[in-house]
Amino acid sequence: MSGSGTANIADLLTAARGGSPRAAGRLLSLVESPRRNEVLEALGPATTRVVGVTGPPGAGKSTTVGAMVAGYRARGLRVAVLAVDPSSPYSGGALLGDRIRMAEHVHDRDVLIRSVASRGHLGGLAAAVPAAIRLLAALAYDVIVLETVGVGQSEIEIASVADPTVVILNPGGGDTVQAAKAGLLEVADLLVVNKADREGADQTVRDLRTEAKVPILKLVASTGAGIPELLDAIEAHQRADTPERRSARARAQILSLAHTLLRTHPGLGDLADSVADGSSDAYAAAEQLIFGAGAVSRGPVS
Ligand SMILES: Nc1nc2c(ncn2[C@@H]2O[C@H](COP(=O)(O)OP(=O)(O)O)[C@@H](O)[C@H]2O)c(=O)[nH]1
Ligand SMILES: [Mg+2]
Repeated sequence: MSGSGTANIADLLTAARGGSPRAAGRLLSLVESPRRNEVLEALGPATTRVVGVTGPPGAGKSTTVGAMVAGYRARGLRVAVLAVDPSSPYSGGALLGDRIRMAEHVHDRDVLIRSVASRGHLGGLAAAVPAAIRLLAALAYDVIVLETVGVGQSEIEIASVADPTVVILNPGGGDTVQAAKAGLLEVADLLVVNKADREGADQTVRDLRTEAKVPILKLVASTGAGIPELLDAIEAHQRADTPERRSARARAQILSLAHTLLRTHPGLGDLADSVADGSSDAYAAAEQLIFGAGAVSRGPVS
C-alpha cells in the first residue's frame, strides 16, 4: 500500500518518532491535505519553541537559518525548519538555492527541512503553518525555525505566531524604511542587521535604535559571525516568556485561523449575494456567517 490516502497515521507517527524523516515528511504532507484533522487528533499535547525569521527578500534569511541550524545542532538540539514560500514566479529558483544552502544538514536525522507552499489550499498558509508546528512539536523537535518573507500581510501574521520573531534587515536606509512601512518593525522581538561585513551597518543599527525598542544585533550570516550571540538573544527572549505572552500569541493564532475559516466559508457567497441585492444587511449576514442560520433572530450586535 502506498500514497497518503491509505497511510496509517498511527504507524507514521511511530516511525517519525523513531527518527524516520520519510514518515515525518509524509505526516507533514497529510497536515496540508484534507486529512489534516485526522493527524491533529492523533497527536498528544506538546509544546515547542518557534523562532520566526522574516525580512525582505535577499536580506539573508535562508543563510541565517542555515547557520542557526548548525548552531542549534552544536548545542545538541533537534531542529525543524519550515520555509514558507510565497507563490512568486521566482519561488522555484529561490527554493532550489535554499536547498543547496541547507545541504550540509540533509543527512542529519535530527534536522528536518520542509517548505510549505500551500497558499490557496485548505485555507492557505495561515491554516497550514500552525498544524505543521503542532505536528513537529509532537515529533519532539526542540526548536522550529519558521522562515517567511516579510512582504505580505499573511506572512507577517504567520511570523507573529512565533516567539521570538527575528527580523533580518541589511545595512542602508532602504530596508529600514521598507520594513517600517510593511509593519515588520512592529512584529520584531529581535532586529538583526545582516551583511554587517558591508559598509553602513553601525549607522543602520543607530537608525533602528530610534525606531524600535527591541534588541538589535549585527550579523554576518555567510560566515556565521554573530550566530552564537543571536542564539543567546533568542534564548534570553524565550526564558522571559510569561503565561500572558503565551495567551496573547494563542489569541493571535486563533483569530488568524478564525479569519481564514470565515474567508473560505461555503456560505459566504450566498450571504454576499443577499446583501448585494438588498434582501439582507451586512450585520445580519456577519452574524449568520459566524453563528449559523439561527443567528439572524439574535438581533443586532450590541
Ligand atoms: N556579504 C554578505 N552576503 C550575504 C550575507 N548573508 C547572506 N548573504 C548573501 O545574500 C544573498 C541572499 O541570501 P538569502 O539567504 O538567500 O536571502 P533570503 O532571500 O532573505 O533568504 C545570497 O547571495 C547570500 O549569499 C552576509 O552576511 N554578507
Ligand atoms: Mg530565503
